[in-house]
Amino acid sequence: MLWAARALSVCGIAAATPAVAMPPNFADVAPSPQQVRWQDLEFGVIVHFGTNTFLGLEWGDGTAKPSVFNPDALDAEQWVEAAQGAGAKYIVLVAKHHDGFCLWPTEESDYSVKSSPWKGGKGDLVAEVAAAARKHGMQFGVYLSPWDRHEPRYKDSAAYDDYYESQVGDLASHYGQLVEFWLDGAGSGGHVYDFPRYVEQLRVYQPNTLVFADVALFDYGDIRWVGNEDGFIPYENWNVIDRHGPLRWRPAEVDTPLRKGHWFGGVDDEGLLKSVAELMKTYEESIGRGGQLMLGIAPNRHGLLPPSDVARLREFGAAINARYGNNLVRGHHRTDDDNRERALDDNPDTFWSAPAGSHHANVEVRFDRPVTFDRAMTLEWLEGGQRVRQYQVEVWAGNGWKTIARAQAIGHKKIDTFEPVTATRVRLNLLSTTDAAQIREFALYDSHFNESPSRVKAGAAVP
Ligand code: FUL
Repeated sequence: MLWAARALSVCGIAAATPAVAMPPNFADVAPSPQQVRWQDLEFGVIVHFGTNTFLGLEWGDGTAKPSVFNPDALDAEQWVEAAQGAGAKYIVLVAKHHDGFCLWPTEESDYSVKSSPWKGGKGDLVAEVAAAARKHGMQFGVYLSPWDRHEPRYKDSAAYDDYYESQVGDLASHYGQLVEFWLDGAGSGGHVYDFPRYVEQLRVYQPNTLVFADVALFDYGDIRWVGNEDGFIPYENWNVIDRHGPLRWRPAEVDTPLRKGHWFGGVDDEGLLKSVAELMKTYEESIGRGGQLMLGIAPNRHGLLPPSDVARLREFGAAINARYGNNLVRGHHRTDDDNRERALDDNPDTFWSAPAGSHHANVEVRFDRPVTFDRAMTLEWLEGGQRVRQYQVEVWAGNGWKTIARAQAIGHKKIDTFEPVTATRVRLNLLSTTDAAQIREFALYDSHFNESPSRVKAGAAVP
């Protein structure tokens, strides 16, 4: 990278100023087309299933016998359909967890499904899940644990690099397009991996996949870990954050399991299932804070998601639709400002652009009669970067605007929650933007829309 150069003047002779390239600023960094598409997916599931499931473990130590892996009713389509019930758009399979047991018949090791009784050793679970996903219109991705507690070559970094690289090649070249590739740093303290080599190998076959990387592997990631597994983003969420290396767009992914504290399904305890209220909180504090939700689901020893989990996923999907299926702005009084209307048309494929070069702007919604709401949802068009730096949601109080929510980052999707308020005029006031704001949608919701018929539903009543 070239840093700002000074014009040189030696003995009165001015030297030519060399070409100058400034280091990029946060505001200059925009997402790749792949990142934009991925962020639009919003919600995926990650499936943990392996010898741990049969032994009731979370972190197997690599000594489990392949003979324990013997699901008698495995149905990958059931997993996919259950995930879709919640509204998930893609499914990531843990192809190898830290115990080293591989769910596809890798030629690099015998520690895989081919040494198990499942399907007489002829099964390939990665292929089954990939096929089920595609059949039902879901995208597919894989997780391949670098930490491997079984493989003897793990002790020798160079030999293990060959092993892992070849597994990356296997997964990247045999199962179609991968939406995401999980690089998990867990358990790897002290081990030296050749990550650049792995990623190069991945890119040979998968130029469009997004690499998930946790904090320690930040350099290699197109997506970053949010920093906890509790299902929430605890900070203003910017897609560009400053760490070592050049600034890059790295959206946050929020991974959290459906059953509290359990990624694997070996413990049969329905009491661990998160409630719909807990899942809705997660939804609003992950997707609703501009991040991606990656919900962990875990088949049982039969190779099926338990009916309770399937039902909970369906209830979660229904709760999202109930709360966010009735955009009250749909019934607003339309103006003839076609540009602004693009933020109010309930269509995320169109967007309102504030005047070129502007650093603040607002868009107002007017209703023909009072509307009650307790949620505002705003989506930024991110192709040009994350431009909004500070904003307020305001209602007209008769003699001035009253602020009901105030924050900094919007990003892909921002949900603001507040006490119910009734108003005829509402506005999104963008107080500070790095460049002309681009807003895909500004929407208002009443979380009790379906429960409380006494509320005024002008938004719904006005065609
Ligand atoms: C973590 C792992 O250690 C957990 O077992 C789980 O796979 C989770 C998704 O990632 O780092």
